[in-house]
Amino acid sequence: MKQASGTPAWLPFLPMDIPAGNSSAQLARSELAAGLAALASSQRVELEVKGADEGYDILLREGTLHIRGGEPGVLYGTYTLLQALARGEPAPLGNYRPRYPLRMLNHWDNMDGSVERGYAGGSLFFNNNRLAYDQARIHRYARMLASVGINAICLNNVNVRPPMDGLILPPQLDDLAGLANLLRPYGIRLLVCVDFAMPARHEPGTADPLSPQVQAWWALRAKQVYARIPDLAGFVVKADSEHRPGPHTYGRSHAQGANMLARALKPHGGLLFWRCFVYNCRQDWRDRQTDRPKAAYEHYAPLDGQFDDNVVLQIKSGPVDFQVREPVSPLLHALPQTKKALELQLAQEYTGQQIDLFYQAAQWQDIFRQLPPGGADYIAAVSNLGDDESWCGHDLALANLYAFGRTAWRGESLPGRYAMEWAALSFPEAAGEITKLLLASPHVYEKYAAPLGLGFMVNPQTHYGPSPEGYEYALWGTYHRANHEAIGIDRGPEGTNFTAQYPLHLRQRFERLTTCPDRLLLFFHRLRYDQRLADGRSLLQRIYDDHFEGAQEAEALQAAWLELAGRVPPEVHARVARRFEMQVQNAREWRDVINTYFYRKSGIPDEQGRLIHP
Ligand code: GCW
Repeated sequence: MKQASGTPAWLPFLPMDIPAGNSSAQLARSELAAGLAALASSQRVELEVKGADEGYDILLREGTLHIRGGEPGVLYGTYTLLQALARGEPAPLGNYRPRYPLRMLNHWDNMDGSVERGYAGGSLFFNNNRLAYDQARIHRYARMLASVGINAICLNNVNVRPPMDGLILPPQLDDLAGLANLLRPYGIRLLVCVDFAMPARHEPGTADPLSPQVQAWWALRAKQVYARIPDLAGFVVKADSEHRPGPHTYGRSHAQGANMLARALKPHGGLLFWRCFVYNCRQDWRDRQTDRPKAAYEHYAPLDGQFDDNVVLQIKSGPVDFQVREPVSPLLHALPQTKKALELQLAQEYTGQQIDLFYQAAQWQDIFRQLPPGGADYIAAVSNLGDDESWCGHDLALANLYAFGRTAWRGESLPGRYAMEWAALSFPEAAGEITKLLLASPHVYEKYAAPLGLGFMVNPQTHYGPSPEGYEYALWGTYHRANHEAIGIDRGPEGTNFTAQYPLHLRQRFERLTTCPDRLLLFFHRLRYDQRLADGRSLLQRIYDDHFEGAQEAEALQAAWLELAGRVPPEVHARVARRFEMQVQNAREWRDVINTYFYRKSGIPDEQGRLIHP
């Protein structure tokens, strides 16, 4: 299959074609030689390979640099060194160890070649209901991931429907093993999403996790898969979530369901990632008792201590669903005896869909600051990649993938630092300006899109563009309940009491109006439009101001980009300029629809008399 070849991303100094290597060490040697030559560096570098550790040291001995580590540690060290040299920095001497042992990218790719919530073209892996990929491009993809230490990918959509379930059966399994072989030298291990209900369509005729036939069936599946892919990292499961089947069908708990699959993987050293995105997606909007953000905690917190040690609960960063702004998920605080993975979403489903610029690292930093010490055991992110020439639809959205890799390795998000590193590698002649654009972008988007932590004011289904009541009378449990004088849900003790799910310090911070951060005000509180905020403005005036400013600032981002003509490759400049045109349109639409909505509800005009459409 012929695909676009993809841009060199943040590694333009490496040759597009990657010499084949059967091991990380071999690959590291050839990448090092190619990189040093391309950078015209006369630095002497030696690799010392020992063991299979991911960690590595970069040392200087008598003028020679040594990269010492296991496989794939030396490969990571090689990329770290080359990237530093490419930025003109001194050799990055030091000891490097990853914070999370598994740093996973979750692709939501379907086997027909489409991508759920994909904004960058079709799948890099699938077409026509089978694995079908451009080998050279997958090498470049794998290099890109390895260069920031991402070490696992889950290939297929968490919504597994036939024929996708056949991925773990022959003959697809052979293709899967082929891909695993290709990725192995890059230190990347595979995972697959499986369908909990699959045995019901095979001999067992049921998927009841307590049925011995079902258990034996999964044990056999695992055995066959591991015979072909001995280093498979494990399975990922979305169960009893948004109409996907799960243990509840059989009156069994999530622990019973997850442990059953985990036991099939256990003899092979596999992990079972069980997603916690479980809530009532058939809620009646008249029902004021059910409050969607409470759901995951209610389902899983009581099960702490019941999961096997190779079960990992995969938890979205916020309690709802990757909105522009959410507090940390309280579930991440509530499972001291359970392994946890923090799930982020690089795919910009609710943050501009890789049309609007939205650099995510600041959002993650906000989340990390609310995590308990120790936080999570693993980290995962929904991929923003596709077979589009620019990889992400928006050339600058690659900064999110880069920042995710760095965040996952270090265990902390440093937005400014990662943006600067990425920009200096990708666009050396405009690095400072592009870093500024990236850092400004989430604040601009947040201003013109959903105000003050509200969320879900998007067009239903597509989730792009404004629709203030798009979900207001829907089944998905995401309501703001705006009327003529107030908006928001009281989630404190007088309201739904969601805040009680948090440890005391967070609970108090969110419950008190004086300490709840503005950006989360309407997530936790129902407020009158004339409520005064800390800076003296009324809530409504703040909403108006943000939307007027946001749209204006989007134009400023566009203008700043246009200034960069001649300093980034012309085709990139043109592509991104087209994206900014769309973003400016989108920002205007958000501004006018949201401001008009609130004006019509409240009858209160903008204090500055700017144009609102009555
Ligand atoms: O945000 C929602 C998306 C669904 C997705 C789901 C999930 C894969 O709209 O498309 O399904 O989250 O995370 O499972």
